[in-house]
Amino acid sequence: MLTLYGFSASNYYNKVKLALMEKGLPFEESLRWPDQTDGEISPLHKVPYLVGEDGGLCESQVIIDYLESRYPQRPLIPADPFKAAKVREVVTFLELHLELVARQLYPEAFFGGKISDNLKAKTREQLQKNIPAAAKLFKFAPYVAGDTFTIADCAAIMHFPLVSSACKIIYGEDLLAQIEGVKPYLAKMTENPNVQKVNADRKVNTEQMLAYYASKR
Ligand SMILES: N[C@@H](CCC(=O)N[C@@H](CS)C(=O)NCC(=O)O)C(=O)O
Repeated sequence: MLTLYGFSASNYYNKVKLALMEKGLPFEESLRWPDQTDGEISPLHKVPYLVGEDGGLCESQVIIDYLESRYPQRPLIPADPFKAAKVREVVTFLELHLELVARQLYPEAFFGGKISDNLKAKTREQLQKNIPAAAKLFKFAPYVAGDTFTIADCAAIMHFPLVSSACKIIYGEDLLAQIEGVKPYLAKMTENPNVQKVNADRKVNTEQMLAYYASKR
């Protein structure tokens, strides 16, 4: 049995959870806040991490690549090497160039902290450059990387709303809205029952997460 560790408010946790669901793999969830994580499996105490019969793994993309090669049923990455690379390219843009940049806003946007005006300005500049660049790779046809649901959708569905909310809260403006396809794409993806389940669990866990982080301050 596969066990996914972490918490359902986490976009990276949900990316792997959605991939497991879309692949039809049986798995259990085990709630872990960062200070309850196993540092032998996740040395930076980040979630998610996965434990299965082969052992433990951290880093969401590594976990998904493992799941794809270990359990080839219902593939979420194309078999063709170039097409697979194009899907991974979209994931890299989503994570490295959008989500990780916007993440610098999260302490103030979501966790009651404060970030400097300088960091806000630098992050905005970076997002203004990266968003139109990433848009060149997004297809929305209807899926983010083309005509098939892939791991890029697991990432996009979970990361887009967070990037949008952080921008709205910090800048009073959703910088991601300049990509016209995002909103209809997310609306379409929400028709998927697995996405609905992940989002419902996320909402319930978000309250718990806020209480957890408040207790750490
Ligand atoms: N690159 C990591 C990012 C995971 C990550 O940032 N997880 C966040 C939750 S969304 C976390 O565990 N934060 C707690 C911490 O860093 O202490 C992955 O893809 O798994």
